[in-house]
Amino acid sequence: MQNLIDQLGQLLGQQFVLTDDQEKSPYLTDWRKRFTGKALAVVLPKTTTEVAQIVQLCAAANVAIVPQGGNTSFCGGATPDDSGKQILLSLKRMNQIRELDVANQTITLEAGCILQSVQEKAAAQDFLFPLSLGAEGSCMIGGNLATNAGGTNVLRYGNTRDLCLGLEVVTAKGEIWDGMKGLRKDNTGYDLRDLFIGSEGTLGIITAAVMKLYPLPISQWTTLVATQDIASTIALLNLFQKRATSLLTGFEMMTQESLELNEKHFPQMANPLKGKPAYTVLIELSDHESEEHVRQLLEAILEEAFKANIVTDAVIASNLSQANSFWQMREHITLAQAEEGANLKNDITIPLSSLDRFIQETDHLMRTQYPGVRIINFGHLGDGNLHYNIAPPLGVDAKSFNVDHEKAIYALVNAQVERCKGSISAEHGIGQLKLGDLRDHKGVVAHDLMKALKAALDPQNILNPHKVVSI
Ligand code: FAD
Ligand code: 2HG
Ligand code: ZN
Repeated sequence: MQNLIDQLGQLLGQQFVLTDDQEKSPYLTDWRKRFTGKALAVVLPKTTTEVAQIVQLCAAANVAIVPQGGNTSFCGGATPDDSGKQILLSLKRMNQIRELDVANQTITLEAGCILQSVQEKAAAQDFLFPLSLGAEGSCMIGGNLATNAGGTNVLRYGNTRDLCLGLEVVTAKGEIWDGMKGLRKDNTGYDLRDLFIGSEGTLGIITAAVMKLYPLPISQWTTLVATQDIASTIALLNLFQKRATSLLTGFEMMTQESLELNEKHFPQMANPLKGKPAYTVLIELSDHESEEHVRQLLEAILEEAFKANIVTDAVIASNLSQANSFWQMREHITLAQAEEGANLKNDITIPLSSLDRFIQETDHLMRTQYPGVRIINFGHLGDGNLHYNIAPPLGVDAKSFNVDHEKAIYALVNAQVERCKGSISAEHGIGQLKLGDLRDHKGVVAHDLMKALKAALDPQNILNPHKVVSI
């Protein structure tokens, strides 16, 4: 293996091939500290050609590669195994914004661009880059594409997949596929772009992308609304969908238990709504007309909701800083969970028509079988996406609770998801966390097709092996 390390050093420069344990360490544990691996080396290429050459060298030495962006994902996809024989390839030095095309409304980016910097670059030219998520200060566009990230704007603009027009990918053979066309229509056979998006580094290494831009809204209103149960929350969503149509850009749900955890760790995140509502909903409307226009629409919809008895309280943010504090409250739930200790994440989608039943039944089963368990349920309700996370009863050690119950709790939630024809991964992917659940969830035919694709595109199994599917 020393030979490979030497070759990589000659290619990239010794300073971009990390072999020292201390230098490698930040790349080898995930954000949640749920997965830790080992690596022969961490390599930091600067160009697509260098990525291609790394893959060629690794293929010749039969050494597997784990691509990594911001290392913020939740399913262990960016963490190598513990053999110490894999190479971790970080895209972080590939962070150039290659072009912003005003007429075509597109932005061309290298994979290592940090999401927030892309949003800022777009905004500086009066454009919106709509992908938005709590990790935007450190996740990277290549990672967003590789996981097909969701976030808080999906109900208006779609997932990362929907925002992507073109890709540049290094294949498992070390070839460069140039699919960097900024076209909104292109029916020329199989869609390779969509194959690589969401493949979590198992089919190719994304080195650059052409992404869509949108006009920047000029007015935005944010409100927090209290509801008593999930049925009224869905009725509220449907009302907003009907009255606000495409102006509805955010509809996030938080249970009381989630916000209590927030307040425990971040007392400044107190809910401004009265009397600890069962559900707190964050709603955002965005428009290209005057502030007044959206404000009136928002008030009219809320009035209708009060009359229909589907809401019990509401606070409209009076300025940008209050609107930001509402969003902070929502985004801090993940951070509060991290402060509290290890938890079991269930990132699921349920059809809205089955959501009420799912929550009632699953809450009941969970609380009966695991008395005292805390259900940290929140998420992108507008997309039917719940983060139905499970924390141990107060006073119980999280690590031993998870060792004892992780399998059974995932099985319980997955069975409920299947009954409701939902998905066991709405936006976080499969990685290594859900590798073992995929076959049952997708069915044998779909799973076999996935394995066939993996075998066809990466016959040597050197790109992020044993993530998503094993061949
Ligand atoms: P990484 O974690 O580095 O990698 C993720 C996967 O992609 C791995 O399998 C890796 O091998 C692969 N990969 C990375 N880069 C490339 C590349 N260039 N080519 C090929 N494969 C690659 N996710 C959501 O969907 N919605 C949310 O709302 C959301 N909120 C979050 C909030 C917080 C506080 C945190 C910590 C995470 C959140 N996430 C969310 C999860 C995470 O941020 C996303 O999955 C994000 O897209 C991962 O990007 P990354 O650059 O960190 O990827
Ligand atoms: C979010 O929506 C993220 O905030 C994280 O997807 C969810 O902490 C989680 O489980
Ligand atoms: Zn989410």
